Amino acid sequence: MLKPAILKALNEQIRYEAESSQLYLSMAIWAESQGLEGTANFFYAHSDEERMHMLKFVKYINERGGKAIITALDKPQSEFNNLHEVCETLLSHEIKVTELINELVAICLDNRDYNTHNFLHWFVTEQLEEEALARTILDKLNLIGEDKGGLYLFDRDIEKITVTSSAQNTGE
Ligand code: OFO
Repeated sequence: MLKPAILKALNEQIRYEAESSQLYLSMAIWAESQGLEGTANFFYAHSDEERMHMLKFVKYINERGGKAIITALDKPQSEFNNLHEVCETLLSHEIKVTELINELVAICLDNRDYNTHNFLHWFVTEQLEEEALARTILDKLNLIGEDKGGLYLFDRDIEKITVTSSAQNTGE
């Protein structure tokens, strides 16, 4: 059985994951409206991933005898000045989620809930990868600057950008 403090924190994380999914869906829609098809596909896929994260929390809570709660969500940002702003928002959002996951880990340790701590391990690793991916995307955009040809190639290739390619690019 989950302790009340853990149940509360896990249910809050359901909301954050759902809000991440909505934010990336909103970014996908913005990108599509700008004719950035590859970028839109990237964000549609990313939105689905966040929904999958939300479901992982839902199922974990229910499996442990708790009851997952679905709440109202904040409206996501829907207007952006440019692709740069979208990708900066992506990175700052992922950094925020990493902090939330770390906070959840700390609550588990305080409550000696080692099963939930174990469950969260996957998310700790996932956040590292997602932050690295967002940084890579932003680095590439910074390299391109205002170059329209570069933006065309970026949009064509964004779905192929992976954490592995980011490590190769930075020589890590
Ligand atoms: Fe849910 O993985 Fe990032 O935010």
